[in-house]
Amino acid sequence: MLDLLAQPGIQSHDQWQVQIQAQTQQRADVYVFAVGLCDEEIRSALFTPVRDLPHSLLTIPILAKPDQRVDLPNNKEIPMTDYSPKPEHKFTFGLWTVGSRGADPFGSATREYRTPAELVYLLGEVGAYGVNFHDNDLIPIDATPAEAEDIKKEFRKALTDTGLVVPMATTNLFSDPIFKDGAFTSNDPRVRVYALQKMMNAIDLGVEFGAKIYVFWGGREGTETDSSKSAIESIKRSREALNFLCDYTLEKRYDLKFALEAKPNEPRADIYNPTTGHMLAFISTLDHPEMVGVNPEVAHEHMVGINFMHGVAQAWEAGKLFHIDLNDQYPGRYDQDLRFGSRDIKAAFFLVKFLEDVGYTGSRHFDAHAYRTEDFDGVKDFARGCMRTYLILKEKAAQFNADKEIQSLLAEIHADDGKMNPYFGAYTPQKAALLKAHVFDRSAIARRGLRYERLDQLTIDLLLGVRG
Ligand code: GCO
Ligand code: MN
Ligand code: MN
Repeated sequence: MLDLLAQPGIQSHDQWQVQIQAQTQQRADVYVFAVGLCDEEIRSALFTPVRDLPHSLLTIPILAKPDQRVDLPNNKEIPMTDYSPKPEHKFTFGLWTVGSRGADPFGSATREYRTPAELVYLLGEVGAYGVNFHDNDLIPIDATPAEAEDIKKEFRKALTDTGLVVPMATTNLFSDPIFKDGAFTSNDPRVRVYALQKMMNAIDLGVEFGAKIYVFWGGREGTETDSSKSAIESIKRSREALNFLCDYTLEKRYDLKFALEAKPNEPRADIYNPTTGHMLAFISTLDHPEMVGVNPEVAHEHMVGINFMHGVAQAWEAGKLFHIDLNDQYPGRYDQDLRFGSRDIKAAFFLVKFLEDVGYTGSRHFDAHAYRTEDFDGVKDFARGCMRTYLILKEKAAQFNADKEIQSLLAEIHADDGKMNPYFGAYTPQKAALLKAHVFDRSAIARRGLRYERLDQLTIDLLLGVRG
C-alpha cells in the first residue's frame, strides 16, 4: 500500500479511507481511545490503544512539543477508569436476552430474528464472558435431529471464534401450550412426566456445552384460580420432580448444580415459591439439598417491593447463592426486565457492593432486554450499559470502603465497648439469671442519635459523583 501511494498521480477507487489512514500514519502515530473496543481490535486497525486518557496525554510524545494542539472531547465525558468488561468480571447474557425481539402482549416483534450463533458474535463484540440458553433458544422444540446437529455445530463454532463460554443452561417449561397449567405442578400427569423427559434432555444439552449451573424457573408453576389446584400437592410434586432430576444428574455423574429462581407472578397470576426466601426453605426439604441453591433476580423481588439485596444476603449466608439474575424493575408493575441499574441506582449499588465485598465468584448474569424501541445497535448499547453500570458501581463500592469520613462514621456507629459480651452467645442458666438482673437505662440508650442521615447523604454524594 505504501509503495503504491509513493507512485506519482496514484488514483485507486474505493480505498480513499485506507489511503488517508496510510498517509497519516506515515507521519504520525495514531492513538485511539474507544469505549467498547478492546485493545486487540484497535491494534488490528493499526492504531495504538489508549485506556487511561489523562495519563496517556502526559506520556504521548506529541505533547512534548509546545506548539502542538490536542483536540480532546469535553473532559467530563472522559471516564477516568477503564469500564470495559473483562473475562474475570464473569458477565453473561442469555440468548433470550439479547435475542429478545421486542414483542409484548400488545404488539409483535420490532427486531428481526438472529440465530444463536449470530447472537454469540454480538456478545463477543460487546465483551461478554459467557452466554446461557434455554434448550429451545438453541434448538427449536420441533427441530429434527439433523437440524439440531447443524445448529449445534454453528453455535459451537461461534463459541470457539469468540472465546465465549456457557456457564449456565436452563429449560423452557413455559412457552409451549402443553405447559399452560405448569410443568411439574400441572394437574395433568402426562404433562408432569413430559416435563421430566424434557428436563433430562435439556440437562444433557447444557452439559454438552459445559454448563456447571442449571437454572430452574417455574414460570407457569402456579394458578389463576386456587379452586383448580392444591397448593400442598403442588409443593410435593415440585419436590418429587427435583429429587428425580438430582438423582438423574448424580447417576450421570454430571458436574452440575441446580439454582432455583423465584418469581411472584407473571406469566401466572400467582407462582408457587414466590420469593428467594420461600425457595431457601423449600431446598432444605429436598433429598440432595447440597446440590441445590438459588438464582435470585432483581426484578422478581422488586416487583413486589421487597429488598433484593437482603434476599441475596440470606442466600449467601446459607451457602446457596449459586447464580444471580441482574436487571431492574419498578415495583408494582408488569415484568419490565430493564437494563441493570437503570431504575434504582441505590439498590443496585448496595447489591454490587454486597457481591464484591463478600467475594461472590459466580456469573453476573444479565436477565434483561433492550427497550422495544431499539434496533440491534440499541441491543448492543443495552448490553454494554448493563456491564458498564456494574463496573461503575463496583468502583463506587471500593470508593465507599476507602472513604475516610464514611469509614470513621461507620466505626462510630458500630462501636462496642464489650460490656454486653457476657450476655451474648449460647444460652446458659447462669447467663439468663445474670441478664434478668441487669438494669437498662432505656431512655439514655434511646437518646443516642445514630447518624444514619449523614451516612446516607455521604453515600448519595458518592453515587452522584460529587465526592472525591
Ligand atoms: C422471567 C425469568 C426468566 C428466567 C429464565 C431462566 O422473568 O422470564 O426471569 O428469564 O430467568 O427462564 O430460567
Ligand atoms: Mn425475570
Ligand atoms: Mn430470570
